Amino acid sequence: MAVSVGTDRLGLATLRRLPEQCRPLVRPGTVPAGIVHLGLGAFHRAHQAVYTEVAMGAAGGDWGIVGVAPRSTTLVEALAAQDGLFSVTTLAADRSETRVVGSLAGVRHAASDPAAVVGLLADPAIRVVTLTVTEKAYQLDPVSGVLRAEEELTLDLTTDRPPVTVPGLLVRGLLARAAAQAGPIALVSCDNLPANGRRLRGLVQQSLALAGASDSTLGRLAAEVSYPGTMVDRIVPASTAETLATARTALGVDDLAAVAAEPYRQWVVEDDFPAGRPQWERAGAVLTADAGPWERLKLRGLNGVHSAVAYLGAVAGRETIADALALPGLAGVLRRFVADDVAASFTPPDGVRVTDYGDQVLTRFANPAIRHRTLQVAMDGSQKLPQRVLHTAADLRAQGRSAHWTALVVAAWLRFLDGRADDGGSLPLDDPLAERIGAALAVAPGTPAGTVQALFALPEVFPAALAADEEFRDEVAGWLGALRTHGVAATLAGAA
Ligand code: CS2
Repeated sequence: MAVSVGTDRLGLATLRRLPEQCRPLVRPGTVPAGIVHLGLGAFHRAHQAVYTEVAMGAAGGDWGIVGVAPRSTTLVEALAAQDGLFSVTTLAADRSETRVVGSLAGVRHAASDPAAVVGLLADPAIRVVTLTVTEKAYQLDPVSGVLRAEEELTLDLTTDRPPVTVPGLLVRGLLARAAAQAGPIALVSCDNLPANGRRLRGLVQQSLALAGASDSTLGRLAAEVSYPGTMVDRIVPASTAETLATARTALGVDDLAAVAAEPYRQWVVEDDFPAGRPQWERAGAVLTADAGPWERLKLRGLNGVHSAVAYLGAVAGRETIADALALPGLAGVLRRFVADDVAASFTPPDGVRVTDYGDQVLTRFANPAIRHRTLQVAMDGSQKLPQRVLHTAADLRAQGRSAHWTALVVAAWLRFLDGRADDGGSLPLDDPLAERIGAALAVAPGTPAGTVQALFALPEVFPAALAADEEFRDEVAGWLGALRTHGVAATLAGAA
């Protein structure tokens, strides 16, 4: 991104010059670290970093965050040059607000200094680790949760070379922590995985087994490490030159780590923190015994709908989610998807009506100030579809119900995999299973049924019962045929 940097940069030295309402809620640089966060992307900065800052502003606590970027140096350098400070611009349809967040107590670059990260994880002052590393970084089979230990991870776990993968860093850190007897810790997945707490526990346990950890180490870690499940929610598109320009206008100084996000935010966290936690409830988080129903609500009722808009929108040539949602007939189809399929597929949290939730989601997606690209949401479909869409279909079919609208969403993904939009424009595939998908499609007959057969045969994406369900396959093939023959616009018009 081309950025012109002025002479003044956000940092401790320029804080006093910021407009009053833009200043952080805590005194930056003074809060001791209590949290390590893996994955310094835009989502973390606009979500957990904000909750933690608001919580410390209201209730104090030694919960400064050391942010670890696994690979990207750009962001680490930008944040280091700014004393860990960055701004969040909240974008409503008709107004925006920018505030600097002061909860980062430091930044590290894992790829160039893995030992520092392992050392931090073994530090008794660190009592919570949070992660936003995206679905694929867990290297778990999306359907079964079985570890797909690829070569780099295997090397991280079976040799003493500096670790390069996220699970490698985490597990090597835990082994060092056990050896140092540094005490209990909570590992908190904030990624959109199904049962993310249990998935992270499974990842750690399978990795420890591969690393050949001793029984006493395994016993200590089993007793001292908790894995609270969470539901995280805030729409935070990748930052652009426009995001930085907006921050500059509001702050009067340059912020090269600025993010922009929608006003809405939600965090539901299982309250299982053996060495304490920030008072996130003071920032609006819901602490609960079981985040499962919230997680299903969000994965199916928001992320599943998001993926539907992304694939149909991208194929129809729409650049952003808000533009895609304006396609005639789409909002109506999505309401049917939520009411007939998503709502019937699981039991929501007490007091929540899934259709009301779905309406609120559509309003959020329509926010024109959030320029969230369809191609960004379309990324990594093989890792996202199971928990967002396929579980909905599997649960409905297990009850003997139809999954008509869910079949359309699956068909939209398959149509996206054709690689060409309705206007002939190219649709690049950004997915860790791109090669497997390409190989499966290359030998399949080009008919809708052939495509369905080839993709449903990928066991890491499609649960076995759904893959064998002929009625569902026929429905997907029917929608795929319509999308290929008539295009998205006509298919939606015919569906309404
Ligand atoms: C989106 C999510 O990119 C995607 O796949 O569906 O990042 C979504 O914006 C967040 O989960 C909202 O909380």
